[in-house]
Amino acid sequence: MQADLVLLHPPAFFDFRDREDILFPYLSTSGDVPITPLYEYFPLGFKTLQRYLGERGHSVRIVNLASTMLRYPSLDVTAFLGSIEAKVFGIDLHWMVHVQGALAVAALLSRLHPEIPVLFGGISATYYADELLRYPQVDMVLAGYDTHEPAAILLDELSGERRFARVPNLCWKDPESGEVRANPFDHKPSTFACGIDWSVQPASDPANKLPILEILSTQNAGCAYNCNWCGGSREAFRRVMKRQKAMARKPREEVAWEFGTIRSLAGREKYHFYSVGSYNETPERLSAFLDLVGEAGFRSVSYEQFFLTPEPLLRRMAAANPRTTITLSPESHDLGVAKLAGRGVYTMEELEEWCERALDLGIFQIDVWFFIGMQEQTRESALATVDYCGKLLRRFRGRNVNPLVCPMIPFLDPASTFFEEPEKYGYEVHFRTVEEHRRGMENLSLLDRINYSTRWLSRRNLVVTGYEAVCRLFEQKGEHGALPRGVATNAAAKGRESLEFLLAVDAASRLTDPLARARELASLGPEIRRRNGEIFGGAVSNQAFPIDRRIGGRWFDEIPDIDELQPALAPAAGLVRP
Ligand code: B12
Repeated sequence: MQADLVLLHPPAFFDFRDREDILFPYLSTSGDVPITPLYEYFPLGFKTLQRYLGERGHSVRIVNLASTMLRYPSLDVTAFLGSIEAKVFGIDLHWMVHVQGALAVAALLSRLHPEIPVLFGGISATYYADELLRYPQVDMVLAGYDTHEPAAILLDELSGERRFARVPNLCWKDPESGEVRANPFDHKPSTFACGIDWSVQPASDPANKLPILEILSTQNAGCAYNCNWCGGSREAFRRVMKRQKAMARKPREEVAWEFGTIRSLAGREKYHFYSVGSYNETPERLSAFLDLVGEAGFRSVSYEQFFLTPEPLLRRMAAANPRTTITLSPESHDLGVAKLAGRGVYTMEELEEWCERALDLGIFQIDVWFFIGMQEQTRESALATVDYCGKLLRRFRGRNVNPLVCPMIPFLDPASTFFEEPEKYGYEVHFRTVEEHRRGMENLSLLDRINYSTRWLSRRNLVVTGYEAVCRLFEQKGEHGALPRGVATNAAAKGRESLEFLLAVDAASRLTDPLARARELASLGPEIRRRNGEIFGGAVSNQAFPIDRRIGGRWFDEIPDIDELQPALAPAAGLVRP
């Protein structure tokens, strides 16, 4: 494999294979994203960088190392990475959850290719640029929410005189002196990104009965709202990106270009389209966007909304696609807790009335998300939210109102207001630095991988309450026909059993007598390995879709061709072409 820039998406934890000393439990990724605890999504910005730089004569390859290792468990990563030729390796540290994997992969690369610089980018990399550059394996960090132009300048310099001081937003280590330099962080355009080419998608196995066919789009970076737990909120954006105006928008012509590529995506009528952050769009922009969504002819569409969507807009959404889902996140049924979470802009009575109207107007489904780990939220309050979900399911039986509840794990976002001023809001932050997060992610027990606790929920209580809430909700969904009874019962039982085991592992990890601890962990080891093997067995299952679905055709499954991997694959692997 050869390219000017090779963008690598690391698994959150490297190397996750065959481990007996770290447990990745079922249901430990929060939410509805179809991923394993490796967090296989890479930033959408990889796709825009590939296009932008490609159009300027720089070749860019994307390798989703997380997906590749899941797809080919016997991959010799050292041999594979060693075979790549590049001018620079780019690694995303967008989501902090990748910190351990990103640094481990960077260390491997710098050992294998000491002459090729390793570049980091993404939201977390921007926030932690100084600290990252203290690691020997990180040569450069390209800061910002839009790095297209700086990356093009960097690639020019890498092929020319290597005058890195000329690259805006670049923090770098002087190769001669080892001194860390921070160029001015002044590339902060009010527009954001370019259109993504969605026309070709990774192939999924034709035998796969439940392929994950989903693409998504963000039309903006930053946020108009200010939820204190969020690392992408208005204030967090200002903190990280050092820009007062906390919103940058994708130019309309780029959005239109993107939809042009979607119209040539074969089988798009089978795809779900996830419109992220549509709550940040102006009415005019959203209106133009809906026209494009309507023309695209997706199987289904979902929009995230902050307020209860007004009726005229609901009508338009329903007209644009017959299977439209609106995603709301009141975070708690308790208005006080919801308000402290930055939401609370409607009561549950208003929500229910609105659901009636939205469904009548032709909206297909409403997802209602609740969160655990919020300010002033006790175990009782979180479980009362689940009781409320039961009420919602009863009222809307047979109609698609789908409550979901999600513990905020493993991390409270760095740069969020709660992270910055924990005491003021009743939070305690257990990992503050990059190194604390990196080491934290190596802990055997999930409880010790969580970077915060609140005055109302300890780390243990957060996990126990989180599992309890998700499992009770599964049971209620079974009872009210929102999920097939067997599926719901199974998922709940599996979740409870998973909690029991993770607590047993946690208890063992806390034994103070070193001998007893070692003995206990040795006896649990094979079971940890077996369970991890199931989690990383090539399928995903989560709260929103608690049935195993094979991976391989997700839009972010950028897995190298088998011929490119062949030298790094053990002959015994008995590989078939994907
Ligand atoms: C869209 C989005 C998603 C989408 C993902 C879309 C995608 N694949 O990019 C979905 C909904 C799937 C998602 C999932 C998650 N998200 Co999210 N997400 C966002 C959101 C709304 C926008 C972020 C964004 O991508 N902006 C666009 C810009 C900034 O990035 P970009 O164009 O992709 O990339 C550019 C730069 O970042 C940079 N760059 C990025 N990587 C690299 C690498 C290199 C080498 C270089 C040079 C440059 C570079 O250059 C790119 C081009 O200009 C933010 C909230 C917000 N308002 O910001 C949260 C946010 C980023 N997500 C967050 C979190 C926590 C998550 C999850 C971990 C949640 C969870 N527990 O499951 C998962 C992770 C999933 C995974 N990795 O597998 C946090 C991150 C906090 C932190 N610092 O860690 C945020 C800030 C807020 C939040 N709490 O939701 N997310």
